[in-house]
Amino acid sequence: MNAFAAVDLGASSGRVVVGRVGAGRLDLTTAHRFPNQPVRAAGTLHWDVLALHAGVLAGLRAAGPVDSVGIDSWAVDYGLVDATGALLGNPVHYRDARTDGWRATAERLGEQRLYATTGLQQLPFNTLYQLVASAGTPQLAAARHLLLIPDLIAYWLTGELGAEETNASTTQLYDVRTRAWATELIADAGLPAGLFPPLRRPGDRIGQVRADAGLPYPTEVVAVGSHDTASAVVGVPADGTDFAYISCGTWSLVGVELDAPVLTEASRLANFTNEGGVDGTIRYLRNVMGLWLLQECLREWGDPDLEPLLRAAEASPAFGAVVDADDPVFLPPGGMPERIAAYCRRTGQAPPSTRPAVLRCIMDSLALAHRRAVRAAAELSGRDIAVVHLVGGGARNALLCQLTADACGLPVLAGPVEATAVGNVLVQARAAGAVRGDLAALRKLVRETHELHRFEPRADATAWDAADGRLR
Ligand code: ADP
Ligand code: LRH
Repeated sequence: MNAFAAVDLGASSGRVVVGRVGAGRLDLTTAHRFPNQPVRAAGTLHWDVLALHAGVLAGLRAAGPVDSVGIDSWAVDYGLVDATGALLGNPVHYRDARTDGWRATAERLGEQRLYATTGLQQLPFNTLYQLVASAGTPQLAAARHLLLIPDLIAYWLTGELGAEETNASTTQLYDVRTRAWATELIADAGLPAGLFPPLRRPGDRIGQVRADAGLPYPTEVVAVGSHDTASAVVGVPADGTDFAYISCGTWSLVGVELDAPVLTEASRLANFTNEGGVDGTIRYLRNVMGLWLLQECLREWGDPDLEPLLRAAEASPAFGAVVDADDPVFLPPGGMPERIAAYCRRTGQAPPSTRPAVLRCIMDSLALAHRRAVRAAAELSGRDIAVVHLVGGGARNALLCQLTADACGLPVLAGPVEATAVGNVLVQARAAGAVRGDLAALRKLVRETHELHRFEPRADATAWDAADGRLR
């Protein structure tokens, strides 16, 4: 059987997963998992990119011989390298406050023009706004190449420069209609066109891993859907097209898979995004704040065990308080329980007074946000939805899966937890000829090899309507 290593860097942890693929077979084992801990230095929030690279190397050593390596990570963030290939400073975390003035840039460039070209939702941390925020810095002046995080790791492993297109599509500097860099927009934003490397597509060969990476076996790096959400959507075990997906980890990415972008005014106003998927598909989705709300509460409380807290949350009364999970007040790190309490006070609700009640508030609120996004995706795209596939770490959270089924009034099929690694491995396996076919064929293999958990909606639609009404 062929073996492929998926390097998957999430906002909360990184892992190297080995996928063995053969006729009707897809076995995954995690070779190495490591925390991803951002560091604030001199007032700026950074990714610890060398620690992540060290985790990747340790993982590839532990993985043993593999035919190839594919790399994916969270979107939008990048390293700048100079003419000698040296990294200019530590990549800045998308939750850093440097993009707080993003609206002025959006207005200058024109919100409608931005959407017509890139099809992207407005998020304060889109690469465009990060680059504009760094205008005038010596780093930007010295930069020759912008490398998105997976492209940076691929560069360190192979010496090859490039930009994988699913992740390039999240920069707000990529033309979703022509599938090329949006050169006019780049110029109008005052950015040097030469900064953006040639695009590569999932399945393209990137290069042989350099000897000085110290791997005990020769292997090569192959481009995958290097935006983690693009790989996760490949790993959604859907049958047919009438499904929505929720890629549920630090973020919940909620949407549908389409053949062409939806660039209508209604879609722009709903802040739906058209990100590039594997095989030229469109990931039509919204970012929902996701398990970040939970992660940040746990961090504030000294990281207690999650499972007993979730059991207590399940036993807590429903809809004690609900928040709009997508409110930008929840975006930055720190003080999350207090920010939730302040939101409740501001909206005339009694703040949750125990930890389980806080968790229940987060779960009810996330389920409501999932419902809003699933319904809007269906309405704006015209796609019928019969089932919701929930993949990623959130698939281990049975309470959230059940509440999402209840809120959406649709069955939720949960799993795989490691859908991103699954999608990463499958794209490599197909490039190597170990599996054949389109996304439907790849998904059939995921269905045949993974156990899914089914959550049927319970009949309490009016309670969800009322809770939704409270937020409007
Ligand atoms: P990311 O890739 O964005 O870092 P993951 O897909 O790894 O995120 O998901 C991480 C999340 O999965 C955690 O924040 C946690 O809420 C959830 N999770 C992990 N293990 C469990 C578990 N045993 N029970 C419930 N939820 C879990
Ligand atoms: C999820 C994700 C998401 C992006 C965010 C920055 O990990 O890639 O799709 O919007 O991180």
